[in-house]
Amino acid sequence: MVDFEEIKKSVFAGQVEKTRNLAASLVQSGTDPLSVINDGLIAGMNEVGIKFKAGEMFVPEVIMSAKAMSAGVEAVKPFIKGDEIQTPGVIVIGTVKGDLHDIGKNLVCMILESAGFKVIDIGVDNSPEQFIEAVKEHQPQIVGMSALLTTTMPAMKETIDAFVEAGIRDTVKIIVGGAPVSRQFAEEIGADGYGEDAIAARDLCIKLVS
Ligand code: B1M
Repeated sequence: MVDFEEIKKSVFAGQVEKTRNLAASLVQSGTDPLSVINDGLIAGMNEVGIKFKAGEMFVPEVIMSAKAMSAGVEAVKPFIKGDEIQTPGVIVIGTVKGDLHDIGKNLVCMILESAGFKVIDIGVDNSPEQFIEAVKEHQPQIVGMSALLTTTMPAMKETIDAFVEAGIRDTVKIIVGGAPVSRQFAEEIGADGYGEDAIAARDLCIKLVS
């Protein structure tokens, strides 16, 4: 008999197949699928968040845990009635013009997806116009911009200014992140929030849509 402790541990340990099998076995034995997600998979990922923030877990481990959690969610999804799956929101995310660093952005995408967000990843090197197009097409609640170079940080402000110019600034919350970005910088350029890392970005997005 599997229990939530076991599934939490397997997410924490980044065991993809084990998590998938445990999740499937729990729902097949009659456990409420949403409990499996909330009390098992998300609870396991929350432990990861705590350790990651404390510097006791590192990026490759976080990626494996996120993959394990996604595998568990996939196994459980067929057992959930359509209207029970609650997407907290839609987020359009990409790196800004001139910036090709996408490892951190990809990690943020994965963690947001594992928290149930619908993530529209527009990739790297996005001009303000490309962000605006994506907002018009996907109607997200949140736009996320990532930058790893001090030379591309100004593109974040240029993008926000372009949103104002296009009359869409008030339709979305804007969050920024990336190694050289700071909370102070985010405030200065008029963003709605700053995510220090992928887990902080997830927590921020949940706060912004709730
Ligand atoms: Co580049 N690079 N790089 N690089 N590179 C840095 C960033 C650099 C600090 C290295 C150094 O000099 N010490 C330096 C920048 C210096 C500066 O601006 N102050 C630098 C440079 C100079 C360059 C080039 C200009 C080098 C050259 O060609 N002369 C060039 C520029 C290319 C371009 O973008 N136009 C370049 C190229 C590259 C590679 C292509 C070789 C490769 C990128 C591969 C890829 O991403 N697909 C690369 C890499 C790998 C790095 C380092 C080594 C690692 C970056 C990384 O992936 N970190 C980096 C040095 C370093 O950081 N130690 C460096 C791991 C990742 C998980 O962390 O991205 O910070 P990070 O993401 C975190 C948080 O920041 C946050 O969450 C993530 C997870 O916790 N986060 C967000 C990120 N985005 C977020 C968005 C959010 C919220 C949180 O909301 C939307």
